[in-house]
Amino acid sequence: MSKNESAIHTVRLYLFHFQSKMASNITSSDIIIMEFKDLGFNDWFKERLLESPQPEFSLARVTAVNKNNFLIRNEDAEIPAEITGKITYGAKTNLDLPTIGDWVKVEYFNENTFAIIHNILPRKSLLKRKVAGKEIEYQPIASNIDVAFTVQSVDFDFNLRRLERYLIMINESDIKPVILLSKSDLISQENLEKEITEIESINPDCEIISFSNKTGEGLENIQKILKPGKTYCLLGSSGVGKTTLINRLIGKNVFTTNAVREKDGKGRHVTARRQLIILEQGGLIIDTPGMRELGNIGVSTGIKETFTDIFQLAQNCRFNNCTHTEEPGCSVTVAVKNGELSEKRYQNYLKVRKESEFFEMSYLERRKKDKAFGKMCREVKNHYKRKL
Ligand SMILES: Nc1nc2c(ncn2[C@@H]2O[C@H](COP(=O)(O)OP(=O)(O)OP(=O)(O)O)[C@@H](O)[C@H]2O)c(=O)[nH]1
Ligand SMILES: [Mg+2]
Ligand SMILES: [Zn+2]
Repeated sequence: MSKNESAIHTVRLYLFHFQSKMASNITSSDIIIMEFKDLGFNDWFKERLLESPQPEFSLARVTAVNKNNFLIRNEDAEIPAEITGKITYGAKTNLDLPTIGDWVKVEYFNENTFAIIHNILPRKSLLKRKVAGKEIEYQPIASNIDVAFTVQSVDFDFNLRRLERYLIMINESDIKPVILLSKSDLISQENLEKEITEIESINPDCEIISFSNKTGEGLENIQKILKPGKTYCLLGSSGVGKTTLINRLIGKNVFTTNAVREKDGKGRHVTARRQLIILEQGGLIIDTPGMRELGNIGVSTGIKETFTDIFQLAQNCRFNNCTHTEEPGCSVTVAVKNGELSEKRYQNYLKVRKESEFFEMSYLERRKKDKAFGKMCREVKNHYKRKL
């Protein structure tokens, strides 16, 4: 058998194994049979699968993450699953645990009504945020996303700074961002256009779609983006209408929504967990609960992609290590002076950069301090040892 033939053989084995296991268990009439490719499986994952074939396991995708268990979707059904002790105890960080959107290798039990997750396939992309705590920690949001929709409502929620933060997070993960402006029914056309111009001035390259779940305006532009086999993700504050949008897209009120508080338009954190939803017209979409805070981002690549205009200008600065503040011959500050770069945009850039530098620095400092503290403890111990 040639190398290629053997690879194909392995995939067939997988599928055969999978199909024969499932064949005996198709009982419910409402089971929707899907192909792996409709669940987002493609050549990229196939290659990864063939790198470490384990035909004893089957393939499935994680569709929901609860505290101690998961839901996975295979070609036939969505079923509960748990992870092996090896994954649990071997995980060094949260990122080593399955997250929503992951492709996983599983073993079925109890007539395919329950599964154990043995391995996670490499991720094509991972959306994660930094959480500040004792140590730098990342919280996975979702994996294997093709396009992330960052949603802001045009009324209370509109905030360029926050939008920038979302874009940094998305860009840093190598995922295509699309900006959605929701509740366009709550604003005049004139003010809507103003908001769009403001976003365009800071983000000329990103697609912006305004829409209303109430009137249906703009929904077809979102529909147009959704393609079979691709995975999308909705991000944004609580109450901006993410879940309502999904209900509109599937044409049914399947998922729970709730009114925002009247006095400040704040959402009530209705969606409690992330879930992956299969759209009838093809495509998969992940609903996420509104995030209370994005955490510190502090990732230089994401900043670079979000502030491309500034990095472009910076190429002409006189000094390589220009901080774009007080240096002579700085093209960035010149651009601000002559109006080519808006003062607001420049200030946002400085602020985001400062936060990220501060975060990285304080982390390094903490580590240094920890080391120094450890050293001091050892010295004190040795001192007393010698004395005793
Ligand atoms: N006027 C108006 N109201 C909307 C629109 N979309 C959603 N809403 C309302 O906004 C409220 C919040 O909507 P949800 O879909 O629950 O918001 P969410 O983003 O999923 O919020 P979390 O799940 O808490 O993160 C609901 O009362 C919706 O009816 C819209 O386009 N226009
Ligand atoms: Mg919701
Ligand atoms: Zn400069």
